Amino acid sequence: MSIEQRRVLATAIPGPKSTELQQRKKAAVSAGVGVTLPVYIERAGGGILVDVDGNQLIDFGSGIAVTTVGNSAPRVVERVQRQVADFTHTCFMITPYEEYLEVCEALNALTPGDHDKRSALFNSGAEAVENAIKVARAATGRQAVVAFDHAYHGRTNLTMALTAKNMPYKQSFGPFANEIYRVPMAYPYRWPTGSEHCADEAFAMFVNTVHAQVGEANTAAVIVEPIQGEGGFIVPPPGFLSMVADWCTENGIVFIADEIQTGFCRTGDWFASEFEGVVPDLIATAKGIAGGLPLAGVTGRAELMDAVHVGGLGGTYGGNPVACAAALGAIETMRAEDLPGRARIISSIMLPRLRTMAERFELIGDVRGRGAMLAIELVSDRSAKTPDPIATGLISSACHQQGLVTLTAGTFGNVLRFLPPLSIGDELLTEGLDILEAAIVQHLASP
Ligand code: PLZ
Repeated sequence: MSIEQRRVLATAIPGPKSTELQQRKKAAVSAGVGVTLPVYIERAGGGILVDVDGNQLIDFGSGIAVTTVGNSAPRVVERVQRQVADFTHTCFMITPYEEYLEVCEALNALTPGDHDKRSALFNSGAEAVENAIKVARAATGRQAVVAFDHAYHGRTNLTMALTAKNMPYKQSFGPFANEIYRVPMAYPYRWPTGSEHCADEAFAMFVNTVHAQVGEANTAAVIVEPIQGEGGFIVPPPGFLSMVADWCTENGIVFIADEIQTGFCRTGDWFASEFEGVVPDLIATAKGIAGGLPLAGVTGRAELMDAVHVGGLGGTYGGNPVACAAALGAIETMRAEDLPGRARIISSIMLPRLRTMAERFELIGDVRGRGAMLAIELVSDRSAKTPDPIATGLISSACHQQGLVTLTAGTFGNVLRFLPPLSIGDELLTEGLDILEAAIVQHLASP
């Protein structure tokens, strides 16, 4: 690996060059595009991001769960370089190419279920979700779509309607697409009658709400993230997803798993649905699929995917050859390096440490997640479970100052989430956890 796997603090964070670039950003880039940590990156690999001031930061974010195989992973670089020299674009809908087929074949083979499948490729997660809904509506002849509290599905018009949280995603951007209905999510930590009742009661509420407010026969699809991402790494209790999926099957409703954040080895399986043997009818993928290049897919039952009229799905760039080459390199890396296994090892290093921290600090109300998708939920009062978004922001910033890139999440902004690239070494993981723990200690000691 060409980048030394070592944290380096050469300047304050952000350093002078980054500060200068951030000034240019203000003059050139829409204020609507926010930045979490304004250090400008020059190179990255393994578990390290190198900025323009020579700082080397530990990466616990993977560019929001994208660089699962690591930045500039060798097989991705090699395939992309070859492809970019051969041809960069023809448009698959005009004159196709084999790489698109190879990615679809891989998606059909790797996603849960051994039924006959078809795939289609797009550019972003939101676009994949939109197309999954188009397929479900075309295949069922129904319109309503059911989404959950705390859901995140994107920022386009239809996906804003599916996304639960107002700020910053929806505020002032309406009107939103109609025929979207929301149901409570099985959120064990915050389930009013206790986590042991969460699966059954949440399922009953789901069934009753759809029956009473939507009508089964009007419902085209139910869409859910098997572990909710932006909503706060909410892991539904065992049984909940299977009950929802089975109920969808009984009612002729398409069950869509949004595995955009959870998919491609992140949670310790190729797809998070596999954990309890859920077989989605359609599955939306993006992020980790292509090692950092923009690519997304919808994969699902052949009879659904083929129900759409010819020409009904597409887009100029969907399944761009360079992005497909990157995906083939990323998937090859995941197979060769057993990255689902690596995600489980990362969990075995991080989870015990996070649990020990939760014993030590009242502030940590919950520790959860799976594989290399882990989080802590911060509360100012453990018994009332009062969300503490202020502490969350301060601790995250304190980590940034020490050269650890952390992200926050959650409907209440009180979740610190960890999404390291699976290429990160054990030492950097441990060092990152040390920095986190010190940041919490420092926060609690400050007046
Ligand atoms: N579905 C489950 O996690 C993207 C968004 C960050 P796009 N999550 C990160 C932000 O603030 O924009 C995401 C996701 C799930 C869909 C999406 C959307 O994927 O590639 O960002 O469109």
